Amino acid sequence: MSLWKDVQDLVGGEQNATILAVSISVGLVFVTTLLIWLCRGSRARGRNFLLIGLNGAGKTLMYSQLRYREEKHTVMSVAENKGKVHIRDNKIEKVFDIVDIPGHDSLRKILLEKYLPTARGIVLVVDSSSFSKDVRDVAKLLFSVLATSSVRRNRASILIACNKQDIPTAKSAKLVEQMLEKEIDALRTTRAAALSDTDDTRSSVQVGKSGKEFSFADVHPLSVRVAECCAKDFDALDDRETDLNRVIDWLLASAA
Ligand SMILES: Nc1nc2c(ncn2[C@@H]2O[C@H](COP(=O)(O)OP(=O)(O)OP(=O)(O)O)[C@@H](O)[C@H]2O)c(=O)[nH]1
Ligand SMILES: [Mg+2]
Repeated sequence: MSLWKDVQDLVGGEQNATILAVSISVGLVFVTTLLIWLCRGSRARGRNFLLIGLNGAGKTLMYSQLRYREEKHTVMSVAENKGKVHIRDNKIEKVFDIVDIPGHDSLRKILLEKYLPTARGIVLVVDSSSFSKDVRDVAKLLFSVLATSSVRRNRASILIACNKQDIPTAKSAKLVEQMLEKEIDALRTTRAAALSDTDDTRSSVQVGKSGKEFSFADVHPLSVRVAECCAKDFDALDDRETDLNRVIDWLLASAA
């Protein structure tokens, strides 16, 4: 009570002291709400950049090149690789949390459930040299990512990295993009048919615009980019078009 008396004396009367007390309480509530909102917001947005794709696409080699600037010998991954990648952008060093997810079917499923909700960005690594035979499986994987609610909620950026451009039979980014759009369009039709069989319309998420052929331009709120790259001999290659620079540029743009 004597503290309250002191405050009244200090601010010149009971009314002023009450106004001060109310203002402080309102301020505290506002700051606390703002802090909770900021913490929730940053968690919801996600902070990891995931490397996903089929077996042998080059995810682990890409991870090794980005993280250690080294061309390590890789074998089929049986666990995720997680680590920080440091990239210099005009004199400022930026740090990215990268997770390399194994392509093995069942492992990938478990790890995607774990990491997709944490994704700020997703790099779908594609072996461009064997793309004709892989297109259906790659499209299925991409379709499921595009339809995942946490990915949509976090508005994750997606890069289709057309890897192994050093191999003469590699498909160009344009061709990979067109083939994937066509395949996803076909998948949408089959999925719609399957859903009408089961009448499970609640779980259906619209991927692309309905009544229109599927296009990566219509995947709002997500954004999909396509780029050519080569994880092999990263430093040895002079050609900016075929090394990992486009992946690095995309990482920097997605984190901005
Ligand atoms: N020529 C060429 N070979 C590559 C390139 N990137 C990866 N490779 C090779 O492709 C093979 C598979 O690469 P990994 O990085 O192990 O593939 P991964 O996607 O991690 O495969 P999983 O762990 O099985 O999912 C290795 O022999 C790599 O050296 C590339 O850009 N060009
Ligand atoms: Mg691997």
